[in-house]
Amino acid sequence: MKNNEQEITDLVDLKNFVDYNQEIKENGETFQKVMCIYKMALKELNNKVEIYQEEFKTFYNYELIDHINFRIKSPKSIIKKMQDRGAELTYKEMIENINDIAGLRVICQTQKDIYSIKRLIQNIPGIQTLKEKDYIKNPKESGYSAYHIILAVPVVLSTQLIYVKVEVQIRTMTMDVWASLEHKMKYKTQKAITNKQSKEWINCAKAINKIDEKITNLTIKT
Ligand code: 0O2
Repeated sequence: MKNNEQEITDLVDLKNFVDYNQEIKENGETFQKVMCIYKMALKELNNKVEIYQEEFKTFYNYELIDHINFRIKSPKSIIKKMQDRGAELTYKEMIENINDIAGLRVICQTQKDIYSIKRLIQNIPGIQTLKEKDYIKNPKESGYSAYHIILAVPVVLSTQLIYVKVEVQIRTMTMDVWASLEHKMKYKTQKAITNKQSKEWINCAKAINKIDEKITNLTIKT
């Protein structure tokens, strides 16, 4: 058998790495191991995106990527999301249906850059795109706009190669400010926001989308 054939038969999904139907125990050893694999995938992807960031800055004198953030979803948020969706608390449900356990956010200057970054990320050798959502062309009702991609990122371990889901959100600096504040207002404060405030947030997002479009057009022309 040729080397590459060997590799292909060894490809496994994370769901085969743990007992598929086991119930999730937040403080258990299995949960820690699964989270560790998600962290590895995130590190792997972050490294690659950082290389693009440096490449564009150094070789093309262009700040394609302003900054990168990443996080692993907290056990509490994972369980809450599963409960909200009425899912059984098993690893199978978690791995198959919760796409944003590992999340990487790439922040850039213009909407045009979002599409360049998206293409670069999707062309990283070995990485597969599982799902993508273009909230730039079709902003959410809230006005939120970004490009979201769910990727399968290969993590090479000593005896096997595992594909792990990572959610990438690419958004402009202006939308990032709006989204961070709006998210904090909606989910992290104890007080519910009023209808009037909610409409104001939507208006702000719409205004930002218009400005982002104008900035993109200006930078294309110059
Ligand atoms: P957090 O704390 O940011 O992680 P999926 O199962 O992935 O296909 P889902 O989860 O509905 O479906 O994904 P979607 O809509 O593509 O992305 C959800 C995430 O996008 C949110 O994560 C936010 O980070 C961001 N987002 C989407 N809509 C809004 C919005 O209206 N306002 C803000 N501020 N952010 C938004 P979480 O899980 O809410 O939280």
